[in-house]
Amino acid sequence: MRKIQSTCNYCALDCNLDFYVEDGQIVKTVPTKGYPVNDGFCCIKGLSLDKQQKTVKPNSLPKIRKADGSFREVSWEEGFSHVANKLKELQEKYGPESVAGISTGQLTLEEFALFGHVMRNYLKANVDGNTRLCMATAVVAHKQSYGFDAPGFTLKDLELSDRIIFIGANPVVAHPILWGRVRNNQVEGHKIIVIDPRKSETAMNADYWYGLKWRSDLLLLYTIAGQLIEKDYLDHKFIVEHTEKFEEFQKFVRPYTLERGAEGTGLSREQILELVELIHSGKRVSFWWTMGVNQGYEAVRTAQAIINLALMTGNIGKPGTGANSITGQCNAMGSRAYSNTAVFFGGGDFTNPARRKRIAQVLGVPESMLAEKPTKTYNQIIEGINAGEIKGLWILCTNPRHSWTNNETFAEAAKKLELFVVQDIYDTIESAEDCTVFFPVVPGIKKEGTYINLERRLSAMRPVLARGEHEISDYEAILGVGKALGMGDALKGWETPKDCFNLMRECSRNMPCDITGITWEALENSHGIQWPYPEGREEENKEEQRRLYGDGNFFTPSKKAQFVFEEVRENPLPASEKYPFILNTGRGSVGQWHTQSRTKEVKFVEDVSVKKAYLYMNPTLAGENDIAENDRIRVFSVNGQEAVFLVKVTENVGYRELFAPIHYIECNKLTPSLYDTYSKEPSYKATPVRFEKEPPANEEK
Ligand SMILES: Nc1nc2c(c(=O)[nH]1)N[C@H]1C(S)=C(S)[C@@H](COP(=O)(O)OP(=O)(O)OC[C@H]3O[C@@H](n4cnc5c(=O)[nH]c(N)nc54)[C@H](O)[C@@H]3O)O[C@H]1N2
Ligand SMILES: Nc1nc2c(c(=O)[nH]1)N[C@H]1C(S)=C(S)[C@@H](COP(=O)(O)OP(=O)(O)OC[C@H]3O[C@@H](n4cnc5c(=O)[nH]c(N)nc54)[C@H](O)[C@@H]3O)O[C@H]1N2
Ligand code: SF4
Ligand SMILES: [Mo]
Repeated sequence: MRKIQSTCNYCALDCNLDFYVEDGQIVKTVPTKGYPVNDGFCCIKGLSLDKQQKTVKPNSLPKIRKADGSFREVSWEEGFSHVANKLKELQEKYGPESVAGISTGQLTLEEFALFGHVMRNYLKANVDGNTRLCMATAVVAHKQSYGFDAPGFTLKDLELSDRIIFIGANPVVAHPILWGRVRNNQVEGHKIIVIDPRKSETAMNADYWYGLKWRSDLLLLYTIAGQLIEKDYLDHKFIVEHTEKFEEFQKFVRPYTLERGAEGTGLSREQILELVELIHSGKRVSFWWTMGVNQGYEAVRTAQAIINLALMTGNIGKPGTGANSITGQCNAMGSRAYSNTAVFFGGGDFTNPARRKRIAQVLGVPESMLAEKPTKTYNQIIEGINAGEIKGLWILCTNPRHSWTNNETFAEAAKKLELFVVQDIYDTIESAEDCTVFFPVVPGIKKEGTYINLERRLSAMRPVLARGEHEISDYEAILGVGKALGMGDALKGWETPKDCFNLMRECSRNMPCDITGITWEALENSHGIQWPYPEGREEENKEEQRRLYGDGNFFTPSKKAQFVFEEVRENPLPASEKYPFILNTGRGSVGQWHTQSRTKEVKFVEDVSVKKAYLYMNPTLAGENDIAENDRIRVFSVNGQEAVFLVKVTENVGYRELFAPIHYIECNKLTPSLYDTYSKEPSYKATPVRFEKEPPANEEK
């Protein structure tokens, strides 16, 4: 029996697992003992990775759609040249920006780096990622506040903190292994605090739950800041030595009085004051946020308001502290520094001549080949298709027909495309319905590459199973198209994922995310290595769980963190007489993953999970409308769409709120085309809706 250690490719924890293989089959999966993230423990999704042996069709070939709508199976070579020719043809006919791509945070670092090189550098096309739906807000917030997209925490901080404050985060469901770290916390008198309009599973397990009004976080955070200032609960030394613009911030929050805060958030004055005292009495206060913050119309400023609280109280860079953004997908962190969206692998500015020169030198291409501007954002790509400006789209490892906000706009777009390449492990996903080309690639258990987790830890994905005759990886599929495009020497040095990793290492030299001290081999059977890990400084970084900002230095030119703030805006999509209820959306259960293409891998969950879209409703509201458990309602959204849901009745949502798990396509039929001003992340979590009771479905009569 062979043992192969690899990385789970679901959530951002990147748990490591030991796969035992006999006769070409995984016979046992054991969470890696001693691995600093998950030390011998993991969730049901990781334990189920072996199911891909059965759920992913072996030896599939690419498919090209024929004029009559049916598919023709072709060789990989034909698939590559078909896509390459079509991309070139469209660019010649309609211009370079008439083709686009949408990538993901769930591939290996090498795969999306190569995708960026082919699509953004060589073709000068726009390529965004599904990370726009997820982490874009945190990225912008970090860049503006810290000078670089560098979340500073290490998971150990959850064990060392005496005030663990979750804002718009539900780790009990979404990051169970992270929640396990909270349970390991032995600090005397530590408190778990949850700020979430919904009584989430995490709120149920917390010491304090603040069920504020949806989208009122920014107001609450400014009110808290005002109170901390008024009571002089500040770390003056830290503020003076390590931050800028505090004076202005102090003036700015003055009008955010307790009265105003209480009125706008729906919390009582006493609750807000209690929260202020909890922060002040903590010696090691840590703030953790996820999608309840990132997915809003003023999300960047909300994330920064959390950062401001950590800065003004000196809760950053020290054990058990920080303003910590929890990442979603397994390699979202990798995609942020090394992907098609960045293209300047290792970070940096498109316009910085020294950086351009360096990247061109490492990649061995002329500077003119490098992308010249940031990509069009996801929403601009979809709008571009619907406006007839973009004619070709290549998506990989994401299912936007389901996950994109106001998803009928994607359905409409898909029908307009002359070339629509879908690259996935399953051809049954909703996005594949209208594709013109399908590239079937192998799943994670047959791939190699590098992942970066939420605490900046690189780890190795290594092939657990051998590949069949026609089976290729995402890396090879992208490389195949690159070659067919005639990239020639521009692909020198990109031959294998390991070659690509070495290019990425060089690109990262002297950047905050420097990984020059990490080798491909060192990651194998390892405990993972957090960035930064520069060559020559291995000794000083040998600690296995490291955090950033311990010296109070940030990545801005002055090395000081910035207080960034802006007036609270009026909600552009408030509840109204016509749409009096608010549809909140999020993760439904530990075993369900996003658009559920992979839920079939998690056998127990697939067996028991509800097959039809459902939502949660408060008992009083249900009672008033004569609605019982499992009755159906038709929900009408402010975006003009409607969809039918089963109702589950629970006290855990408020009277005005409905909560729909995202795992059903109906959910995003109703979400609006509303984005954060700076990050362009969709505002997924608060859609005004109304509903009507629906007669029972035929089969249920
Ligand atoms: N099982 C499972 N785990 C997952 C995933 C999955 O699909 N399934 N997906 C992964 C990914 S990519 C991500 S990004 C993460 C997401 O992880 P989380 O962000 O933790 O999960 P969500 O359920 O999207 O949202 C978190 C909470 O935000 C709250 N919220 C909504 N509106 C507001 C508001 O106005 N203010 C505040 N304070 N809170 C609000 C919701 O009620 C919800 O409880 O999960 C990851 N883990
Ligand atoms: N309403 C609402 N909508 C949301 C959210 C929300 O909170 N509320 N959250 C948003 C967030 S945070 C996220 S991250 C997105 C997620 O949205 P998506 O990225 O669209 O969701 P997934 O189901 O994870 O899609 C991943 C796809 O990759 C495929 N796949 C798996 N492994 C491989 C592989 O190795 N190679 C290839 N090529 N394909 C593979 C899977 O079969 C699946 O089709 O959803 C967003 N949508
Ligand atoms: S917690 Fe995340 S990384 Fe760990 S096994 Fe579960 S899904 Fe995989
Ligand atoms: Mo995400």
